[in-house]
Amino acid sequence: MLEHPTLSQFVLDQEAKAGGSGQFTDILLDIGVVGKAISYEMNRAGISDILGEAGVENASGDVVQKLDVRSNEMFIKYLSKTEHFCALASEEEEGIVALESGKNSDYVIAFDPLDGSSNIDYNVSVGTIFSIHKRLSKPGRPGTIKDFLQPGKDQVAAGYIIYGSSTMLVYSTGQGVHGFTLDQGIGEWMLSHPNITIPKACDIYSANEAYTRTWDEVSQRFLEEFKHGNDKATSRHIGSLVADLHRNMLKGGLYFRPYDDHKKKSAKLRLNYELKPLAYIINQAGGYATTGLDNILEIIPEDLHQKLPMIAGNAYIVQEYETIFKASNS
Ligand code: AFP
Repeated sequence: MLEHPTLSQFVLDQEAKAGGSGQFTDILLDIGVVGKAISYEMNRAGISDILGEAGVENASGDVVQKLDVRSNEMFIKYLSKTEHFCALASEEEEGIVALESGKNSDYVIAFDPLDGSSNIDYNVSVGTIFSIHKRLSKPGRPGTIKDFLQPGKDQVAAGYIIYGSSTMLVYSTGQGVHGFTLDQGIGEWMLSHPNITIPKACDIYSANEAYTRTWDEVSQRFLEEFKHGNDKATSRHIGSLVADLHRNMLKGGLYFRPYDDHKKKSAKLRLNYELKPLAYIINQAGGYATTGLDNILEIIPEDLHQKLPMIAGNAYIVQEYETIFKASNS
C-alpha cells in the first residue's frame, strides 16, 4: 500500500529541488484536506439531505446546488484560517474575500468549489478547480481584486480534484502535471499518475452538440471534419468540465466549446475559475487551450467572472483550429 509516495512527500521533495521554503507543500496539503472533506460529504450525499438545489443563483447566474454551498463554505472557512492567502475568490461569490489573517502572505487563490454540480444528484463525476497567483498588491494588508486580474501564464500553481470512480488530486507548479489518488482507507493522497503527458492520438471529441446550431460556421465545419476525417473519431461528453478534460488528458482528445451563441457572444465557462487553471494543466501536459482567437494563458481577465469559449486538448489539433478560426476573423 505504501509503495507510492504521499502528496506531502512528493511536493516537499519537488519544492526542495526547486529551492522553495516548504510553503507550497502546506498550501497543497490544505487544499487536499478540503478535497477530502468534500469527497466525504459527496459519498454520503444521498443519506444526509444534501442533494438538490439550494434555491438561489450564484454570481455567474447558475442554479446553485446544496453541495455547491457546502463546498464553498468549507473552502472559505478552512483556507481563511491558514494564513496562506491574502485573498480568496470563489465562483460562488460576487466579490473577493479579502483576508486580514493572511495580510502578510504573497498568494491569492481563485477556485470553483464544485464544478459540474448540476450532475451531482445523478452520481456523475464532478470536480474542484483552483488557481494560485502571487499577489500584485502590497503585502501587509489584505489582497485586492487586481491580484486576480492576472493572465493564466502567471499562475504559480493550478490544479483540480476530481470526484469520480476514485477521488484524484491533479496539480502543476510549472514542473509537469502530477496526479494523486485518495486512498480512502488511510486518508492519504498517493502518487498514482506522475508526469502526465497527453498521448499523441487525438480521437475523442467532447462537445455539447445541442449548441451546434448557434455556433459560428468555422467551428461547425471544424468539428464535422474532425468527426469524418478520422475513422477512430469517437464522442465522449460528460458535461462536467473537469471530468471531460481529465479523460481527454489521459487518453488524448479535443474539448470543444466555442461561443454557445456566436451572434450574442454568449459563453458559459469562467476564465478565472475554469479556463485559466485548466489551460495551465493542459499546457503543462503538452497540450494547448485557446478561445479561437487567443491563447487562454495570455488573456488578462476583465473582471472576476468573465466567461469565454475554450477549445483545448492535443496541441496540434487545437492550434489547427486556432489558425483557421483566426484567419476567418481577420
Ligand atoms: P454547473 O457547475 O452549473 O453544472 O456547470 C458546469 C460547467 O461549467 C462545466 O462543468 C460543464 O462542462 C458545463 O458547465 C456544461 O454546461 P452545458 O450543460 O451548458 O453544456
